[in-house]
Amino acid sequence: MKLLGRKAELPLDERLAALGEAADLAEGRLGGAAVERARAVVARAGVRRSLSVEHTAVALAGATGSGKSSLFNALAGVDIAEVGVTRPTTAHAQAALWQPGRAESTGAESVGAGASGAGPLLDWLGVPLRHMVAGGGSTAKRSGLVLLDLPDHDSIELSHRLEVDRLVGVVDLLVWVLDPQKYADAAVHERYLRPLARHRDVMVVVLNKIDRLPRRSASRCLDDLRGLLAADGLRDVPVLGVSARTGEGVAELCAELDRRVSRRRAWASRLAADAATAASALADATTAGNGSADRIPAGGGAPAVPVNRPRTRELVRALEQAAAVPTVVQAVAKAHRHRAVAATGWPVTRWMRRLRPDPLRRLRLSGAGDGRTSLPAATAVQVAAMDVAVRDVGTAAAAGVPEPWATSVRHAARSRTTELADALDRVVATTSVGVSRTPRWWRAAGALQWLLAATMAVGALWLGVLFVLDYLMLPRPPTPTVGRAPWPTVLLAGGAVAGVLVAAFCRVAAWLGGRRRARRAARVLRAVIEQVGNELVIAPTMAELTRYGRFVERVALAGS
Ligand SMILES: Nc1nc2c(ncn2[C@@H]2O[C@H](COP(=O)(O)OP(=O)(O)OP(=O)(O)O)[C@@H](O)[C@H]2O)c(=O)[nH]1
Ligand SMILES: [Mg+2]
Repeated sequence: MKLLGRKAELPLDERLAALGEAADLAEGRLGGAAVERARAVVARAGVRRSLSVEHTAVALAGATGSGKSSLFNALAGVDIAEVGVTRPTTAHAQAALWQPGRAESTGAESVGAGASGAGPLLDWLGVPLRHMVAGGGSTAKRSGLVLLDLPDHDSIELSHRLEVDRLVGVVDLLVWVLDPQKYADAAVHERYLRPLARHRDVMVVVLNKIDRLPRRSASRCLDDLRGLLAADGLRDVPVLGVSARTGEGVAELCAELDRRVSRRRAWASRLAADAATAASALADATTAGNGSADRIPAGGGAPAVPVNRPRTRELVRALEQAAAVPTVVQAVAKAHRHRAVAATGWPVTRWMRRLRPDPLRRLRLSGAGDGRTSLPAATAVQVAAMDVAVRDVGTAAAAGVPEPWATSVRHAARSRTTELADALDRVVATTSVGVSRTPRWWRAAGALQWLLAATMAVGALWLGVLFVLDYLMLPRPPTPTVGRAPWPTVLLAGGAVAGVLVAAFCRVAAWLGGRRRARRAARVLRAVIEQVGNELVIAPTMAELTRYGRFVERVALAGS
């Protein structure tokens, strides 16, 4: 795998993959321009790599009259391009190719789409005008050079400017041809050099027409130009003084080009620089309009912005209220007590309890065929509170995340709120709150109550017989006593008192049991409601945060 440029520990493949993924992650979040640009770089890289990597497309770019065509001819060693007096002269880019094994031939000849792998490369570059060149002793080294003479970037002709912009955007190596009169023009620095600061590894700057300056002012001029380039962020770019007319410095320029062409990696450096620029545009789109405080962290890595606990608790609380959990919990306690009284109450009055409806059954929590409960719908206040809690989750999660990602995190928190009401009703309806189990002691207490009632009945019957005998004035059999109280009276009164006492005791136990069951139901419901909150609010929020974290990581990787 090829390694790139100066900081180029990262293989180009990985860099481009990171950029492509960052663009995918940013889809719908960032402005379309930055995303499209990143995708375009990935696509262009794919095409460039499929074309000849043995060739290096080098463009001579600059203002009109700076001497691009003259230099093109000087490098080719023959007059191919028209050098004009009237401006602008060059209207369409043309190419010169150095063919291996043609060292002895001289002059230039026009070639079609052939010239081995250079043909498809030039087709892709959109340069139909091509010349085959033989360049003496250095041909072998230069055999991969595809030199392009471009029109003027500051042209009065729009088509010239468009062609320049297109080719500057795709060639492997850029040679900026400046002249002593116009080298400080804002046009070239602001429109091209500064935005191409990351392309310093694939750039050479030439100050042409050096013959027009006395030697001392030439070196002052070159120093001045270096200063301007440093201000453009292009400190290490080679700056050469040349004269296309006298040939001064042309050999040095040839040597510089030969060195780069023979390495055959300018194409990869260019793509790496493109990827870095596109990554930086993605990063800028992330921080745009939000000040520098929220810049993407330099080293990449996911931002540590967890959804904090209190917010989750508040969310669960709001969801519980909206889901009428307090009503259910209260009904659980009441139902337990109701059923306990029905099972263990004093048999004489117990039947009345059966006439009252079961508080839980009234809510139709379980066993309702349509799955819908009769729980009260959330009130407007509860819905608003739920909405606020959901928003708060989003806001807390988005803290520290730069716009527009912060907005997308907040959106993510609210993305499934419409599903909340149904999901809450469903989980409350289907969650077993544990009231169907009948405690064993109820049965024992119930049996005891029946025993006591039977005792009472025996006493009453006995007393009734005695009463009838008295009434008929028949002799009474002797009635046994407990102390001084007759047995039938003891049985009747004792049974009644004991029954009432047992019932009272059972009520206390049922009250405690109801409270315990209510607590358990609250716990169980909290767990399922927390699950709903996790699934419909926390999970989408975290997914968006994770997406942002991954985006930051990928952008840092693509731009490293
Ligand atoms: N003194 C001097 N004149 C030069 C030099 N290079 C080019 N010229 C002259 O500058 C003028 C413009 O040269 P071209 O090569 O046509 O310039 P260009 O950059 O191709 O111009 P466009 O095609 O219009 O963009 C011509 O008159 C050249 O003779 C040089 O090194 N020294
Ligand atoms: Mg020209």
